[in-house]
Amino acid sequence: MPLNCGIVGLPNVGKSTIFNALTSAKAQAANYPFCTIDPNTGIVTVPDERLSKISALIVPKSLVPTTMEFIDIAGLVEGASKGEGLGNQFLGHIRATDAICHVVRCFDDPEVVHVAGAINPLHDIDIINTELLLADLETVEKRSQRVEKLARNTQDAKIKTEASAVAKLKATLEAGKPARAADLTDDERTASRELFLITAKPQLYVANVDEAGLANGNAYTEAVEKRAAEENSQVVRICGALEAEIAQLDPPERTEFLESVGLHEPGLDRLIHSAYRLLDLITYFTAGVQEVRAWTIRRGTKAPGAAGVIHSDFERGFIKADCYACEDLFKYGSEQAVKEKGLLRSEGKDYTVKDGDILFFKFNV
Ligand SMILES: Nc1nc2c(ncn2[C@@H]2O[C@H](COP(=O)(O)OP(=O)(O)OP(=O)(O)O)[C@@H](O)[C@H]2O)c(=O)[nH]1
Ligand SMILES: [Mg+2]
Repeated sequence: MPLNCGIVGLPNVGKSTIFNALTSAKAQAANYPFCTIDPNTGIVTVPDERLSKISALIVPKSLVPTTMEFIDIAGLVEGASKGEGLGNQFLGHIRATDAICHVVRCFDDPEVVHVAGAINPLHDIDIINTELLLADLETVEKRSQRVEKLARNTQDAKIKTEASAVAKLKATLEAGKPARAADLTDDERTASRELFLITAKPQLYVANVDEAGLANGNAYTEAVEKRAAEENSQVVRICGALEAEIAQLDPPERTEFLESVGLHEPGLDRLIHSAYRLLDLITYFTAGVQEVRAWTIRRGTKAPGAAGVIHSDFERGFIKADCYACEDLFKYGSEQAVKEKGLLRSEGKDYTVKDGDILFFKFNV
């Protein structure tokens, strides 16, 4: 279940620059080979300092970070929902993602052409969001004709639920609001998943700024941040050109370079973490002398589901999980000490795994 984040935006705003920086950055953990699935899909390690802190206390033979996927999508132009440019193909790629990073150009540079002539982030955002919304409206209209007819002639609760979901979504989209803003019941939300609506996906904005705008933003980012606040979305400020340079450096040089430009961590790390949160993902660890490893699950996953990320046998034959918080390990210095404090618990099938848990699964198949 590798979840992914699609990088979306107008042409020439810096999507590929950011994607390339993300996927070419030398991995922090030396033994994790960076891998590319195809030129537009990249697997990125999720930076997590807890992993090295655990490894300092439980010295393992190997250390494996967790990963997530980014997809570089070609620029979307006005009219894409009507098939302009490579419209339908682009929209298809976006539909297949789990979340959207919407890159907005927030830098001046006469050398870099802007498709609409002038730099105007809010206008750019509107173009993209409108195209995505129109594409969804078309999907919903098609579905609504069919499902309304079906719902009239049936007692089937499922079809009735879908019909009410579709009606609500249609009204929301017609009002110019994204599908994620629709007020759906849990059942309606489940029914609407099959529509694969683009505007139902979680979205964050990436404000691509120049170096001068990095620390405190600029007039463009202020506008984007204001808009994002109204929509309840996040904004990650990043300088694509600078990130591309940072990505080429070895880790020790990188730290030095970051300090010289007044940054604590690469903007890419912030972007990865934001995308991870956007997807509602959390990390748990397995820790032994062979391997210390980070694993990704959706927030709310129960212990057997978390075990299933490692191997389906672990889920099928799940008996229990020994569990403690990595923060307790950092506090008391060793697993033995954590145990003596009574902080190592045995958890069953109903346990909801928390971010930062260290787990040992007992299973039987
Ligand atoms: N000055 C400046 N130029 C940038 C920055 N990020 C990207 N660029 C330049 O903008 C141009 C377009 O960048 P790309 O990353 O190819 O843009 P894109 O969004 O992938 O474009 P399409 O794939 O055509 O939709 C390139 O010439 C980049 O060098 C930045 O932060 N500052
Ligand atoms: Mg590109």
